[in-house]
Amino acid sequence: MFGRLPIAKMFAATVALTVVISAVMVPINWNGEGASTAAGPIDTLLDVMIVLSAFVFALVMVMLFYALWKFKAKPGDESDGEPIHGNTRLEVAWTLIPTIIVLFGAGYSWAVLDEIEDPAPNPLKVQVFSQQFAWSFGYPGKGEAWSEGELHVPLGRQVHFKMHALDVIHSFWVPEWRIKKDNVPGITTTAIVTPDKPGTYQLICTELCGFGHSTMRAVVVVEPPAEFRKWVAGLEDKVPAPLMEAVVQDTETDPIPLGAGGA
Ligand SMILES: [Cu+2]
Repeated sequence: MFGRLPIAKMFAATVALTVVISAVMVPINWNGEGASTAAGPIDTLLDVMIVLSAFVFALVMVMLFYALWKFKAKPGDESDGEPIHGNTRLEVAWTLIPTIIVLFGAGYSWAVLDEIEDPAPNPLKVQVFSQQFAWSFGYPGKGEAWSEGELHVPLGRQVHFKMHALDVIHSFWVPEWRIKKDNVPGITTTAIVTPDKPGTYQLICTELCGFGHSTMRAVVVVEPPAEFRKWVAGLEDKVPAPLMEAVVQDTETDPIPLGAGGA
């Protein structure tokens, strides 16, 4: 029965439907404005995944509607269906095609992650402290200068955010940078970002962390390096001792960036 299917026509219909769905979905600006070097590769990755998903969806729909149309019982036909004991070609196809798609997605995502976490020679290290329900930040200089609720970073320089959660799990997300990383008590997680567009953004907690979760935000300012240095020099506070304890005691876990030959 599989041999009698109009495979070429069904494939053509699948490709046509994939093109139509992709033409509608890909131009939509799903992620909004991009403001880091990671934005381009991640947005392209999303577009490729949309096209692949459209293909799978189209394939299933074409086969479903073909089956509904072709194999519909005639009115009054009360007889049993044809007994079937599997179809090797069909089963090989529906195992092989998803396997290829998933392996391609995994390999491509790996390559993108490798690219966006590629360590630059002279990164700025910024400590990030998260606690219910506020963010604060430590900068090198003046013995770890400290700011609360406001994060400044220089334009065009890679920043390694070293993240310390002081109570429960929080998550660091600046949508325009595309990077999202969990802050976990007891361990230091690292996010690598190179901001490439000056402006004011929002840091948003994306891990449900308690009653005040939805208000757990901070202002993010990306500015030229000279202005950034001036701003840090003007900070009056140092990172308080209890927060520094987290810096010293946390276990460094990740990422040893993929490109650096680590885990
Ligand atoms: Cu939260």
